[in-house]
Amino acid sequence: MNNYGNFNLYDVLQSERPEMLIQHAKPFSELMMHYKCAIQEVETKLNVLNNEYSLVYNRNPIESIKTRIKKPLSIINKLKRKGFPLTIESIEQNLSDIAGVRVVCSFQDDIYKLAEILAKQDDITVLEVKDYIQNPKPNGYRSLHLIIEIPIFLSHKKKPMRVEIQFRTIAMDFWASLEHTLKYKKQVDNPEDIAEMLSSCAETINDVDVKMLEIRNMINKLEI
Ligand code: 0O2
Repeated sequence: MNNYGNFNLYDVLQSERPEMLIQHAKPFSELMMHYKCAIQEVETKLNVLNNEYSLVYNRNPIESIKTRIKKPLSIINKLKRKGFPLTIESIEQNLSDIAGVRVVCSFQDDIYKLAEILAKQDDITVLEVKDYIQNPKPNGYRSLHLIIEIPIFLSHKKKPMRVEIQFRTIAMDFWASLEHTLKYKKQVDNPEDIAEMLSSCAETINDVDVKMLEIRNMINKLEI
């Protein structure tokens, strides 16, 4: 039992008693602040690598970095969906994607290189790897997901925090963003046709990614 205590998050959010919200808002905000710090640590590491690449190899492997903290309602819904207790402790123990970092890379090989370099850093522990590039989801989704643990240094303690890092190319990000938007549109008459078209688009996008890498390698060979 940690010093956050054990209470039901859903009750707190549903509660019409403001004092209850105020009482429990602090430990929740504190935990979210810890996740935010972990995100900052990861982002700094990635920026350092990008700067180094830029100087040594004259190119940036990272196109952009997006970060997010999962919203309170999404946290509650996920805990409920998975049958976990709705407590602060449960968030830390059972959810790995409260802190999310999305790294959009120029080329597919940059994804694996960056993931390998990060994984080797001695303050990072890789807890889980999901390679949806080698093994795309049935709908065509491609990305490399890493769940890592990284320490944050607070005034009186060092605390390991879990962060989900998603690596994708610009092309994969384009597909995933549009697919995500389309998911929330109203019911369609022909879901199978749409799923097939989306999956086919993902294949086409992957072919483009592979060709772009080939072109880069051909140009690099000429430069040597
Ligand atoms: P958001 O809005 O990004 O928070 P798990 O976390 O293990 O319980 P799952 O689905 O097995 O659940 O995790 P996985 O496969 O690692 O995927 C987690 C995240 O990857 C999702 O987060 C999405 O950001 C992204 N993702 C996974 N599959 C798809 C997909 O088919 N399409 C798109 N566009 N994104 C996907 P959240 O929590 O769903 O959403």
